Amino acid sequence: MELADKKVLVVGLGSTGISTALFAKNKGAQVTVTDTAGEQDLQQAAASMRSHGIRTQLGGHVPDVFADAHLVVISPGVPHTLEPLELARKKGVPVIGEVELASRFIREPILAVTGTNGKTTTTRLVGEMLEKSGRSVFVGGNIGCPLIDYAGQKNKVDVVVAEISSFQLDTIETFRPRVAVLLNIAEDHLDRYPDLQAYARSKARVFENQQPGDVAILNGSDALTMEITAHIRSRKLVFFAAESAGPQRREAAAVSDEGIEFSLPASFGGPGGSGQRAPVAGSCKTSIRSSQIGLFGRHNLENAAAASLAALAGGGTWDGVRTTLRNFRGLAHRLEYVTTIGEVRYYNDSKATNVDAVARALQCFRQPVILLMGGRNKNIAFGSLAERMRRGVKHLVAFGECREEIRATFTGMVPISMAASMPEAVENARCAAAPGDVVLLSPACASFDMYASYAHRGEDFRKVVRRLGQ
Ligand code: UMA
Repeated sequence: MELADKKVLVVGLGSTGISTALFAKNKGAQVTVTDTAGEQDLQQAAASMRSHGIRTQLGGHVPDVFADAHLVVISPGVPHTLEPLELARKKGVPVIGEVELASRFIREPILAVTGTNGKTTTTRLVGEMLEKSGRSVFVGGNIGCPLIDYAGQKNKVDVVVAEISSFQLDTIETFRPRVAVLLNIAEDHLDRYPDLQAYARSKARVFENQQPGDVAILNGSDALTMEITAHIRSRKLVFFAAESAGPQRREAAAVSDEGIEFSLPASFGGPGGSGQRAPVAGSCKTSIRSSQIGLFGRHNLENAAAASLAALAGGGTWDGVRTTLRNFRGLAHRLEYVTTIGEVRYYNDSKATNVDAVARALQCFRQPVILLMGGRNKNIAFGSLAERMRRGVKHLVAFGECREEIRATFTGMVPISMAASMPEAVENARCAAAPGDVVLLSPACASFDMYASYAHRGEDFRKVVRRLGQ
């Protein structure tokens, strides 16, 4: 794709927009960045753009600027249905996302991970498995480091591992990952999609440009995932809950509380085998027990299975897979153990911003749980948690913008207290907990009512909890 002397309009001046604008400028384009936020909110980024000779158009989007561009590149947080974008399309101006632009400049194989929950953990696992297998890797995408950064860098690697969100998939055209993982689909982002089917269709686009030699790794126990990918032409490798295993499944990984049973073509090598794609007849059966996996929780076994299949399909070795699974301890804000106070264990699961993620977290504990839930609702109904709430939750602390809605949903099922702030929520939890219990922040909501991000919320929870212990 030729960018030299083209008028490129970048929409959104967050981390994606900054990287995209600099990339296009380095390719010789005449770049303008536009953002709905004003100069006062974007002072530093705007000054930096201008110092690179990039024009800024802040405080709103001007339709004429869109229509006048040769190419519009949008950030993932910008809805691809915005009116000025429609206008540009009508005038024949191509509108793409940053991932699409990046992929047009990346020659190395891309391994993509998407899904509602578990993306970041799985992406990190795959990256580490490949590194431990002796391959050089770039890990980026929705995980925080835009893919365009790799496209612009001089040092190239063997494999690009990318966490990809549905927002990013909404604006792809030719993006073709050689290996793509779809971990699961559950209700999320219904403030941006009209319904779950539309969100699922967006997720399935990760396979859209794959060819028969490419690999799709799918969650066979997730009915919607299997339905939405029934037609894809890539080779399917399936991981699934052993309890739901059908006898017809051959190329797969079965997950149970005991661990993961792999049943793969012999070209994937046996335990300690190379994992290279040599055409070898027969099949390879091997297993990894839960005790050999450092991660905690059943859902993480699914992530581990998906990551192992992806790494092996991407040229990793069984040694690399096993070493990583043994040593990987999980990521901040995802069922992160904080501390124990008065024999009560505190966990920070601030990244659980939808109902399915909370259900997965509750599944991990046999002890009574005091659950902290709340924040900004993404137009998701909480009711599907009712059964788990009755079974596993001893006390519910509802906080944040949608606390009344949470109370209304679970009244009569479980004792509920209300909190206006994080210190109040933690204090309520402390009062409700007895030795042996677990206090779990797993909000089911976005953090933007009270915080800049889920990470900021998780850090605040940690700080307040640690203060309790002093
Ligand atoms: N903006 C506009 N017009 C609009 C909407 C927004 O100009 O109509 C502006 C905002 O004022 C803001 C800028 O766009 O200044 C923000 O752009 P952005 O929301 O795309 O944020 P980035 O900083 O570029 O971060 C994005 C991803 N954010 C989202 O998808 C919301 C980051 O994922 C990602 O790490 C980063 O690109 C690098 O690829 C975050 C995320 O929350 C972690 N992702 C969602 C999730 O995981 O659930 C999808």
